[in-house]
Amino acid sequence: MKKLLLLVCLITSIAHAEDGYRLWLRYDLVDNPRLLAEYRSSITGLQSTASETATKELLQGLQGLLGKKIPLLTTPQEGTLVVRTSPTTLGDEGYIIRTETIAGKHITQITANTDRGVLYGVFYFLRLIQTQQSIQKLAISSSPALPYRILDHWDNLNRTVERGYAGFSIWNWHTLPGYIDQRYIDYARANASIGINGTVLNNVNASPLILTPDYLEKAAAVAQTLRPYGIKVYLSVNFSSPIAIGGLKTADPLDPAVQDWWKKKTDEVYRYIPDFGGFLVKANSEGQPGPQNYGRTHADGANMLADALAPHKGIVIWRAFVYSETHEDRAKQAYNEFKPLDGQFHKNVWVQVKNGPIDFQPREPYHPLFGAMPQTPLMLEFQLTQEYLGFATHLAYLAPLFKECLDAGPPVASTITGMAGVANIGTDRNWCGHPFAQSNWYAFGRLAWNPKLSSAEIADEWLRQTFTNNPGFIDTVKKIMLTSREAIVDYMTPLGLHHIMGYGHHYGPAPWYDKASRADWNPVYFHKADSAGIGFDRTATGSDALSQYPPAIRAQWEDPKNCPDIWLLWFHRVPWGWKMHTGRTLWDELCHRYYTGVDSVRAMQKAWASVKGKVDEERAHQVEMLLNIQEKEAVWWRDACLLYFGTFSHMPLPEKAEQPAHTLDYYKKLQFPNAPGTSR
Ligand code: BDP
Repeated sequence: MKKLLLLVCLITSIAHAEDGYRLWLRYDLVDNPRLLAEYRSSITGLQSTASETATKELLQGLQGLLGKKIPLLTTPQEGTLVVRTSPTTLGDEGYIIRTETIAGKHITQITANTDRGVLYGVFYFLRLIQTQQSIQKLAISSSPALPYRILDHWDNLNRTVERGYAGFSIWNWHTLPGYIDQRYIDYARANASIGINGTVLNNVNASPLILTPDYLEKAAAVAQTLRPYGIKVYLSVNFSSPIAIGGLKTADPLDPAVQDWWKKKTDEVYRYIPDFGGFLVKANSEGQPGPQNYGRTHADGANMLADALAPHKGIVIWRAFVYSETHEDRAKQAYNEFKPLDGQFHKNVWVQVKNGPIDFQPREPYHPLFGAMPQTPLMLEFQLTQEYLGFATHLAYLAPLFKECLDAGPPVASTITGMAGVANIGTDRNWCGHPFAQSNWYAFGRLAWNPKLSSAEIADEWLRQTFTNNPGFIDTVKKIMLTSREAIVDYMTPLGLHHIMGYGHHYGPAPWYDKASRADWNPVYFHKADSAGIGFDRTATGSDALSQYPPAIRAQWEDPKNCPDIWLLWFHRVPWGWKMHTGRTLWDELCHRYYTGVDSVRAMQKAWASVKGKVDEERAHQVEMLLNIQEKEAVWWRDACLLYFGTFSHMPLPEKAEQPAHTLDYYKKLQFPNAPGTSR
């Protein structure tokens, strides 16, 4: 029996090389004979009145996992899986999975109020088997903590992806609406499996063309493909659309002709996509047009769009990522701008706030707007694509970053109505570039459903489904994942340093860069190193950004002696000889962290090498190659940053440590004109 199983496993794995395309929905035969026998006897047939989508997924999943045909039944027998809609108290997305005895027969029931809920239950049930848990006595009920769980694609209509590192946009606008790529369906399955219920198809730096009939027809075809999976389509819109495609002279939100244009345009959008989710807007930020061009506020702009969407029950998601060239600390600007508008937004406006006050850095304190706008529904925006975390080359499991924010302050998770994740998906065969980058897509969905899950739990379930249930593999690789983000913080931006990456493309270190046209686009603006010290004083003696946080948090962070080391240089400017909580001086600690970062990557390489035989060769080799690049880049970061900061500290690198292979001048001269992710 064992031998036969092995053979079947071998054949299945040869049949489809592990190229990562199947994500965490691999549905290969359960390789544990005891459990396989349990599953086979617990599921002898399927009685389903669920949607075709859910039934099909279930059959595909079960037949793969159990290695047998699952008969479709009309009345339950011993071991029948019954799947249907039926009233529950769990809202329109929650589900119940229970083992029950009816007329002496043991059955498993998956029920929910809606098809969508049933589908979520189906995926949960399949996950139990994929992760090899017992399904004999189930009593599960689950519903999402947050109603809005949305992916934001920064995809352009020409298929380039802003900050995308996994190929081109998955949306092939050229062949839409006629051609529905299988990838769209698998994208929908993957999202539904983790509870994602919305997607913004295009870049926040939005082309006005997205609202022309040609593109609406294409977007409608995508919407139709995603609909059976409970996923709504949203679009990013350009605030100047009335001028760009409507022939108007202005886009002033208080101008009746402009209001009328948006109303008619919105009605038209709903004719194409009756369940359209709404508009996402980046306005008056980084050169995008907005209401302030006409002396109006963000509330004026958002409300005008909200009124056009309201009759259709659509929402406006208005981004708070705004900053302009003023003398004000960039970290303070969104709060200054938006906090006074709390209470002025119409009912269907959601304000979307990035996790931190600057911009998706490897580590940022939580954004002070969370908890500060009690009258406005807030969306929390994370970046799944690794713009500032080594692109898709570095192994960075971001659940710890997400959790750090969700659990911080009020806590943040209790102040939000939804989560948006800037997608890391492209046309790469494995979707996200790095085989481990898929875990960030996965973790995002799981946390949006349940922010209480731990990073370790999510890593565990993702690994089991994506690679193997082998305990040795899981233990080792889970550790790699759980240390990976901190490793990056250490070798890129330890102790609260931020935004010291290469200008524009954000690839590699460039803490010396000072040539950008705007002060707050220059790394030197953020670290302020000189011979007296380093760091951004955000206390009352500096920009006072700390005053935007609640008193208890402020009290903890405002005295550099109490401030946790991880935030030190974010909030304080301190001398090089500053005594850290570790007992080291600041300079020594900085060196220690940079060296530790590189060591962590080397430990990750070793750990990965140790599980080689436990994972398919294809992905084993891919990850090995990527870790090699990561190690080189970590060394590059460490050496370039320490050489540069050493010109101010005038202190030496640790004597016995590995010394830089190049001069500072060498690092400064490196150029990357073709770094990915920058074209619009
Ligand atoms: C920054 C990116 C830029 C985005 C911007 C945004 O560098 O490409 O357009 O965020 O969020 O992180 O709008």
